[in-house]
Amino acid sequence: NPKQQGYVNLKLENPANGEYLLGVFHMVPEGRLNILQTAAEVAAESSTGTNFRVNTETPFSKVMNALVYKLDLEKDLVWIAYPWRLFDRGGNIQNILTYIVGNILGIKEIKALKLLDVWFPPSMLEQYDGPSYTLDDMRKYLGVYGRPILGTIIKPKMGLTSAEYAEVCYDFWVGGGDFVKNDEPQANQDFCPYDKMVKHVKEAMDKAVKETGKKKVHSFNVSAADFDTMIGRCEMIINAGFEPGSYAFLIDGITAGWMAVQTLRRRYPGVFIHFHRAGHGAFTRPENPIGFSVLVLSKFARLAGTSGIHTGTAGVGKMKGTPEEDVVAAHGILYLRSKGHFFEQSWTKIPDMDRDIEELVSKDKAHGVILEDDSWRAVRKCCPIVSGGLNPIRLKPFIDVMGNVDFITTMGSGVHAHPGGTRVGAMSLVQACEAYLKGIDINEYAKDHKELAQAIDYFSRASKDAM
Ligand code: RUB
Ligand code: MG
Repeated sequence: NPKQQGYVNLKLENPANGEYLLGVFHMVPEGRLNILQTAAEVAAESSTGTNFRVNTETPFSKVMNALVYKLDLEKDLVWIAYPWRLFDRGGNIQNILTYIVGNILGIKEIKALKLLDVWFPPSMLEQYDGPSYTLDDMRKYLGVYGRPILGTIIKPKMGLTSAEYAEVCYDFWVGGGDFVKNDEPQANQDFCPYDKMVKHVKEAMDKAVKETGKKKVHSFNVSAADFDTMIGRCEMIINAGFEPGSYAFLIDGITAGWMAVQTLRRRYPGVFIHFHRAGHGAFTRPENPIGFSVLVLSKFARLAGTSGIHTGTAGVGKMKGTPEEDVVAAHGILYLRSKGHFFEQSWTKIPDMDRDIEELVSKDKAHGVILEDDSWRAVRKCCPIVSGGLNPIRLKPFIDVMGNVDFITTMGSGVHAHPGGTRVGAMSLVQACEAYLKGIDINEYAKDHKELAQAIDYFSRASKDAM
């Protein structure tokens, strides 16, 4: 079929030449087409084509065809190269996804179609925002180094008044926690108006900072019905008098959309932009054959410039996830260079810099070191946010699979379900972290830390009948 031929080049020389965004799909056709024909249809639909060859093609339009350049028939894998000039100028993530995981996920002739990994050429990285305010900035603000940022999500998820909500924040902060996030549905509910919530959180934070002598951070959900309301929420927080660094903006990026995410990044480069991903399971879950992976979602979040995105607990918590998926994604957004499921992604914008950083990378296991004034040479790090059914006794097991402490963790039930309440729950979390840093087993450490002892007792019993 000549139409399909226009979208296949199994001899494409050096697809990593800078002109293409590369993608790998798991693909199982259903119907009359074989895998190569199906792959060509996918490449067509997600670049210039449609189901029939059209008479309106031009020599140039054909240059913009996406190309199937490699197949693995045993593993049902297909590699596609997309000329990235196809994409909207101005660094638009939404536009890329409209092509590469757009209409194609709905076509009839597939049983499985999942984008497992993507690769961005350096020339493309240059055109996208990447993060501005990073984990490093938050560490500097908090004065917290060499350990995860310890956070919570206020629970109950909903139903507290603004004053009650702020009191729980206060308890967590004075118990030693660093970071509090609104649970993602927290908005302007009649029983907890947004303006009052902001005002009470400010008072709670001021009090906690004064009493502990430590800086604290609150991540406010600014997701909203429309642009003006979202920006209104951001401005309300800024105008409440919070110190820069003490607040983050949380956007539920899947339900609110990439335009909201990028708007926040561009309007507020001095604020930590927190990407919560409710709904991602619909397309990322491994048992769902259609969609895209956590790694792909996370890499696009870094490209878009979010400061941090949830990457999962690698199976340690309550959400579905495996080290192969979650840890690879976390490393993919944190490091300057890391191995994905198929591609090794370097986030340097200048190909030559790869040689320059070679030394840096070999010296520093974290691969994440970028000098501040180097941001023009590389896309900055995006912070993994690790959450979902974690509690103090699961902190070390998670750090062990993650292989580093460069993340924010938020524990909801893991703090507020502690029999001693939120403040004591926070203390037990801090103690679990201290035990880890000192290399002492938590059961040993708990012998003279009763808050931790209670947490171990409660959560090891409670986990047996919980999710
Ligand atoms: C977790 C919570 C977050 C989930 C989202 O509360 O409220 O919304 O972490 O999942 P709890 P993910 O700590 O009580 O389970 O981080 O995987 O996107
Ligand atoms: Mg939540």
